[in-house]
Amino acid sequence: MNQKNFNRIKSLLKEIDFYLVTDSGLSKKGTLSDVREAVESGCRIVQYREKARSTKAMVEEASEIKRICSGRAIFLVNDRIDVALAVDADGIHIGQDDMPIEMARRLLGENKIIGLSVHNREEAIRAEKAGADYIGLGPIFDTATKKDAGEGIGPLKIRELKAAIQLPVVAIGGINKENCQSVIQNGADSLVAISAVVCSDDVRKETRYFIDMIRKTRRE
Ligand code: TZP
Ligand code: MG
Repeated sequence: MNQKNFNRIKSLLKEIDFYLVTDSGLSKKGTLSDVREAVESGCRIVQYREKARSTKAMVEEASEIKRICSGRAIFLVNDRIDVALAVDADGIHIGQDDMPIEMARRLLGENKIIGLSVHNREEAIRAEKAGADYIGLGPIFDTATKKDAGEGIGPLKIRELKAAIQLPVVAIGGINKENCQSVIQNGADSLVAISAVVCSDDVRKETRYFIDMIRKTRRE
């Protein structure tokens, strides 16, 4: 990716609203269908999160996701820096127990997005100092989607983090139609709702719902 493209992607990061994270285990129609339907419905950031497939299958699927996202959505790969590099994704999303961010940055270079999952203020401040481009905060509410996620920290934590760092904050974990407004009201720049979207019969409709709700809540 050249510098001009990267600057465009980086500024898009400040404007994202609904953030799709894939989950092939939960998906009704499959990852590629979910990505296609979400992007066609206006989703502008997609994270390919795949825990159970071979590397070969992952690079094939990631290439296809990159094609679908091209010019329309930021495309990140969860955990797998090798897969992100192989398909020239826009970046990665990693957690506290994945590769240290400084090392990931050396491998990826300056022109890639790195998102880091954090659970509290201290981790968020460290993430910002270490050069993360955005942080994922969660789980906001209890969730069954990630078995080791721990208990929900509540939407007020978003406010606390936003006061401590400048980076965009993406909220994740147990977010659904009933509670999503509180997440935006407390300052989240974007939100992820995995099961609420990929387990539904109509990914387009659910994506549209979250995007509309986020924009409406921001205007209020
Ligand atoms: N990281 C923290 S919670 C979570 C991840 C990947 C799962 C979120 O899934 P859901 O279905 O939106 O609760
Ligand atoms: Mg991880």
